[in-house]
Amino acid sequence: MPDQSLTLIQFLLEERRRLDADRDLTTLLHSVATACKAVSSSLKSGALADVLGNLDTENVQGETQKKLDVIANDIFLRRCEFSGVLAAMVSEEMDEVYPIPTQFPKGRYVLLFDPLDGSSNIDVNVSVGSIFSIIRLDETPEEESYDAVLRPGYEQVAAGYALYGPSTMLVLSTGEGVNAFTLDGNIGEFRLTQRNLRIREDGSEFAINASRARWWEPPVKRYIDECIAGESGPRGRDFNMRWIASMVAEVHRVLLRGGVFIYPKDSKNAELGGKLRLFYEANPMAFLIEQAGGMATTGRQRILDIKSNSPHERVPVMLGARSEIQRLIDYHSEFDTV
Ligand code: AHM
Ligand code: MG
Repeated sequence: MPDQSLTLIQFLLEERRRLDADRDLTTLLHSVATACKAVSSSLKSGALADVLGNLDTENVQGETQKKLDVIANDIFLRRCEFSGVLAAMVSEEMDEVYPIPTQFPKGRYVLLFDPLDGSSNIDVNVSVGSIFSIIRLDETPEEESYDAVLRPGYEQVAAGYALYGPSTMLVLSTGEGVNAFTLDGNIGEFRLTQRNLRIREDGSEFAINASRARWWEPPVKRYIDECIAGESGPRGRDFNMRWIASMVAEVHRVLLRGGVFIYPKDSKNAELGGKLRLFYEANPMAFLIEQAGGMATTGRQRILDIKSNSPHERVPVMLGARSEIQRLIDYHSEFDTV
């Protein structure tokens, strides 16, 4: 049973002492957690606060912005830019790398985030989340440029997500396993509820948007067909399908119950490179999944090894239990060598 009384800040201070970690990282994680609490609060009022629905604007990816996408993005900027430890921020909702305004002190950290992931779910009151990734640069850059702040995922020093579901949770790794916190509304603090999450190998759930099946590559089709064949197919056991269209909720389920989450590159999205974005969706989730003993790949490359200098780069994502992801990698390599 985890120590129910430990708040997030207590946990972070304890971890900092134990690992002799950087004080600035604790400051930043505390700012991010505060931003997540503020987003959670905005979401709770829903239609009563007139925060649902679309704006007339589009983000850089050509997606119509929801009111709450913009509200959540502003919350992250305002809560984190004054921390004094950031060199820059990168957000799904902003075209360019966001430099820290000149009135604030700057530091060596870069915060990359999707302020409200799965936002198509907001208007139907289904779980959404915020995703964040943290990089530490060798030094505070004079002037932010993509090359300086866009680092491969293996350089992440921390990553996590907030899940706004029936309860609000923060799931976090600083490179020492994955821990889950639940927001205690009575004291307005996240409290540790699950220590050291490990992904089960015997899960039987797969999550993929099956409406895209006709565009899948053969290795993905083979893997899914075999899951669907269940007991009567080569896998010899039955599987269940899940699709929430909210990556945070899907990854949370994978961390707790095993199985896989797949958003592949297919013939329809190939020109874009896939659907999910590398820096603030794939990288932080891959970091968490690996920290919990799982694997994350494009099918042909470990996600955390990908290098890119485009802040909104998209990549195929397959993550979850080791044996299932290894099977997907094997199917890709068999297909590629024929
Ligand atoms: P978003 O950042 O615009 O919300 O898009 C990302 C989301 C993921 O949370 C989810 O896995 C996927 O898009 C759902 O895609 P689809 O609409 O194909 O179901
Ligand atoms: Mg997103």
